[in-house]
Amino acid sequence: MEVGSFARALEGALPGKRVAVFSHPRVDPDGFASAYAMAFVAKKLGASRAYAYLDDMNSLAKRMNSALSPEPPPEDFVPQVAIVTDTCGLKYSHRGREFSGNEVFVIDHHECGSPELVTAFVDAKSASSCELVLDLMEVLGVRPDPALATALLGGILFDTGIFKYATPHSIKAAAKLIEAGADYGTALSFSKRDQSKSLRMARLKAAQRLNIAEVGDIILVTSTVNIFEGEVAEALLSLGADVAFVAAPRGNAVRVSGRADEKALSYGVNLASFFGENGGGHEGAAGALMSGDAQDVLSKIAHDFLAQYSNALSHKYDLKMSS
Ligand SMILES: [Mn+2]
Repeated sequence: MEVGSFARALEGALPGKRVAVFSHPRVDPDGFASAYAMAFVAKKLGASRAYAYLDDMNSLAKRMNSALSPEPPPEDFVPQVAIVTDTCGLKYSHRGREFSGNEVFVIDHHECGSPELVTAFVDAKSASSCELVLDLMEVLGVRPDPALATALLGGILFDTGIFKYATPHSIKAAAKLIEAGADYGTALSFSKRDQSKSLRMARLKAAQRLNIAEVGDIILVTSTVNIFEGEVAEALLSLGADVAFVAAPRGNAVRVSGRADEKALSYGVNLASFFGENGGGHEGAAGALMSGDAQDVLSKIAHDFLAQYSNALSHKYDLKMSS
């Protein structure tokens, strides 16, 4: 659905209603700021009450939480309308499964394995959810105050790796937010990754436990950690891998994070479609929750990936030879 129809649907649904905003588990700055913003928007559109459920945060979202200190939902709050940001439905959200109503709105920028039947404003080409929320606010005529503008800018900076993966749209959105009073330095402090000792240890241990495979000029690595699988997969690319899969235990399951660099993407690698129904994300950064032993899961992923990728590589050679 395009932003105008989504805005009109919200204007019709929210007045006088109790609204809950959900985002993904271990919410990051993009999820946090977009959810916080939607609670702000819901109140401006006449919701009787609106709260964001943001009590499961990563370390950067915690900084945002300290700066904004949003009021948490009361224990006995029973929402009538749900808004989900930065993930593609209630079932992927933190506490969204508790929602018992049937009016659900989704704003997201991830490719969705199996979308729920909801009113959705999803753009998988967008670099962040925060910039989609800003588009929506413009259509609705809701101006962010400087604190909200700073948070939205922090979300954009975080999801774009400080503009490394930004689109022209993200950069325009950032400029608009600065004009609306966003503080760039504060926004930057929300987006710089955690450099805690535990993260640095996780990176080093993952490097110690690496499995390495080569196909053509592509280097694939896999490793395991206890936490920070996404950050560690990213770090393995900067060590020299083109594709990295890192697994970490999550309860009885295994969470796998994948990262692929520009070269791998140029060969047609798409991690979001590689994980398919099991996961979600983008072509160069995706994750999935899987069952089994971490090592077994990684071996299977590496095997499947190499099988799929070898075809793409030989196809590329065909193209070169025929030109
Ligand atoms: Mn995001």
